[in-house]
Amino acid sequence: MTYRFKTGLKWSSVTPKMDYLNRRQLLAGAGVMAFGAMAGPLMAKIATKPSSFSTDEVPNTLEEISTYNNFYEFGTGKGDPAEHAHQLTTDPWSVKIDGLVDAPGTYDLADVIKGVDMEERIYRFRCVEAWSMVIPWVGFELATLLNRVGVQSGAKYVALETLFRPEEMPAQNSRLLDWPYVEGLRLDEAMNPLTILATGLYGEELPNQSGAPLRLVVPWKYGYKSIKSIVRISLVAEMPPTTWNKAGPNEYGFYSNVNPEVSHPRWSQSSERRIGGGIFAKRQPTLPFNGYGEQVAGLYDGMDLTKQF
Ligand SMILES: Nc1nc2c(c(=O)[nH]1)N[C@H]1C(S)=C(S)[C@@H](COP(=O)(O)O)O[C@H]1N2
Ligand SMILES: [Mo]
Repeated sequence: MTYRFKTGLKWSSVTPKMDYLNRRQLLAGAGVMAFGAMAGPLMAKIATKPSSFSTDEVPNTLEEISTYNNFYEFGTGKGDPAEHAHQLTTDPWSVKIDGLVDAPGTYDLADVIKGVDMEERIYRFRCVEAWSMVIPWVGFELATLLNRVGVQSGAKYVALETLFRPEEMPAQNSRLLDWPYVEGLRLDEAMNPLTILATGLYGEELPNQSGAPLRLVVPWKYGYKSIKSIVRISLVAEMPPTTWNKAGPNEYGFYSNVNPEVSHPRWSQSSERRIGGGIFAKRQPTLPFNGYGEQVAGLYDGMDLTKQF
């Protein structure tokens, strides 16, 4: 059973003043008590400000968001991350920032987020597998961090890397993917205000399966761009390799913008299934740039997005 707000009630307008403890009781009362045991009633609430970038669409429940995941380090099944990611040690955590930056270094996560204003960003999320969710992230703009460390003029791309720790990430002992998982953005994409680093969701720290303690969220691109459990951010001059492009270059391009007009070679991208809608829910049409075209379409002026997919 899942809990949903009444249609018309805007989460973005109630969340900032809402007591998360009360919300948890609401959730519990709606029959998703089991979730409480998973996320833990003692997890720290993170102070956030609402964001004008948030969608008014009804967010998926925390239960949906934290039990239907792609995190191949823990297996390929949607339930594998929820089952296995508790093995991951997320504290201490450091992030290496290197390449074409003024202040390279290995930073403790606490220093990465020190003094940063956390926002609640309720974003639509569209997986390349043609399902979608709406997720109330807690995070801050990647640009904030990049500006802090000082991006040098030769930098054209940002490369990001996930932790490699096979003792805690069992599938890294296999050749399922070329580990560690890596992703990248063009610098202007990385600096776009929609691009965030998330440290939480639903006002609390990220569940491990969602990419704790720090993951990228790029809402106008297919989900695989949103790399989890980041340990390295490099400013580079050349387009960096990306895990899914290496795994299937004709299926996954560097840009990976949500585009209903460019089919994946094995399935259409024209519609999507919203997780939690139930088996009788209608598929909904997928929007160009996942509905964020107004903010980001200009980044791709002059490009043929059927070729540079
Ligand atoms: N390190 C890492 N990051 C990853 C993945 C992964 O397997 N490993 N999967 C990607 C894919 S395909 C998707 S759809 C999203 C899923 O994020 P979610 O589980 O928080 O919904 O994470 C992306 N980031
Ligand atoms: Mo995905």
